[in-house]
Amino acid sequence: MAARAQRVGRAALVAAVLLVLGAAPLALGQAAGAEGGAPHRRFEYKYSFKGPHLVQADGTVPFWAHTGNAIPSADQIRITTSLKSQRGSVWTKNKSVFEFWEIEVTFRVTGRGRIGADGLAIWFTEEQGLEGPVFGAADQWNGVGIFFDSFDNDGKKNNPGVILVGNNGKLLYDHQNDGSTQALASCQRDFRNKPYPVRAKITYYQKTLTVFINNGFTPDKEDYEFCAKVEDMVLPSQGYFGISAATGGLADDHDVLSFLTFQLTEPGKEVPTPDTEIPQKDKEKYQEEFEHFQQELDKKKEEFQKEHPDVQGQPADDLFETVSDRELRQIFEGQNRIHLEIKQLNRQLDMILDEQRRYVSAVTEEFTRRGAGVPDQQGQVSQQGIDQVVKTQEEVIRQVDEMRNSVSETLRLVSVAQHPGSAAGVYETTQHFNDIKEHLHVVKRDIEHLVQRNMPSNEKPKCPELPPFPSCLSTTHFFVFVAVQTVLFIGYIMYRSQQEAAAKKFF
Ligand SMILES: [Ca+2]
Ligand SMILES: [Ca+2]
Repeated sequence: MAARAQRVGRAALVAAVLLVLGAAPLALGQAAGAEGGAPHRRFEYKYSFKGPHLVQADGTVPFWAHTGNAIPSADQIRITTSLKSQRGSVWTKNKSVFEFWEIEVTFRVTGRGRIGADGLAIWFTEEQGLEGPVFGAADQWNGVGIFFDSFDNDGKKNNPGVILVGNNGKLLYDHQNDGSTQALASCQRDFRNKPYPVRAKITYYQKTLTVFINNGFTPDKEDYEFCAKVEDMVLPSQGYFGISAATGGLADDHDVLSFLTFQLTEPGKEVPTPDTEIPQKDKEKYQEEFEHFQQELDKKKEEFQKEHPDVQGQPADDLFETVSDRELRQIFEGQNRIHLEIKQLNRQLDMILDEQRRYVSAVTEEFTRRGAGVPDQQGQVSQQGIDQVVKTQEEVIRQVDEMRNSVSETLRLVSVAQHPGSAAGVYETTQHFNDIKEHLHVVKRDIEHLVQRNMPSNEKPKCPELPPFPSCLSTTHFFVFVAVQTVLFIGYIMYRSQQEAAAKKFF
């Protein structure tokens, strides 16, 4: 166990060295909206973390300090778990020494609820904000915070959202209003429960702070969308990078997979040399470690090939996935996709419900207005209202159709997952898939029913469906109706018996 821990520790060191050695080629500039050429961009390993050997044997992250409920593991740091009232943060141990920078943060915010809390914050501040009330970090910071705010405290229906709040060290964060009075810029993005990790690219270059977001809908790392920009932003010349998160009454898992920092140097200015960063002595030591590992690996490979001459020449990585492993992985991936599809369905249903609610309230409003009686403009207004209602209805039908397609796709996926290959079929999970399939059939039927119900109002747009009114058939009406029926029936019986009597007399 101790040997293993030591090995992991050494692996982390070697990984750090490899990051440094690999840093130079990364320094090819990327455009950051600069005038007069792209800045020189250099990876800064002392202000970065990333799996797969993120954590050392003693549970710490090299060059980073973590506090509160933050739990580092091999491939991510869980800043908070989805429990109530959690706070955590991770901060660089060293102050940055560069004027301009770019950070790329990859994270996931996941929770079982439709609404989560509180959110996650990325920081650049003069001091480490190790603990505090602002998304798990200290208030009255000097610098900037980029807040991924999940919970809508001010009820303006603008969360989840991203806001940038600058502070000179004196301002108290306006948590109750989601900082809306203090925001320098913001954009509305839903970053919770996404199929892929969400990525934020934050650039501070020539006094302009820019935020780009990859919403986690694609695995493409460069698929960024513009979110917000602040010009003439003055930040402390040196500061700490950090990331923090908090939960409240509602809770999400806040996981950070990587935090990569790059130093940006304006073209023409002297570019720092990587050699000054690591002392020559350390470099030699790491190089030695690395060579030692390489030798050990080669030796193990040789031993393995001696023991398994039949698999000689095969890449070692392939040997680790057996047929059943692969099938299990396929099943797992299939299930994941089903899970996502169902989640998406859920969201779409919510949207439809919202639309329907809006539509019902529009109709009710229209009727109230008609009841009040505005004789001159009534015709025009009602026509407009009805048109709007019809449009909404069409949109609803489109969405339902989309959803139905989505369900069909899910069903297809389930079928594919059920027959992943000739060797499959012996799994107990078949029953499970059948259950899912059956369940989805029910969903599909319900949705088709919903579509059918919606269709007629599309064809006859003049008669939109009305909200349910109280039944017109009162008890009195019912009894009167029954009485009339009874009288008619008795009359008929009497008439028939008279006819029969007359016939008998006749014979
Ligand atoms: Ca909030
Ligand atoms: Ca809000």
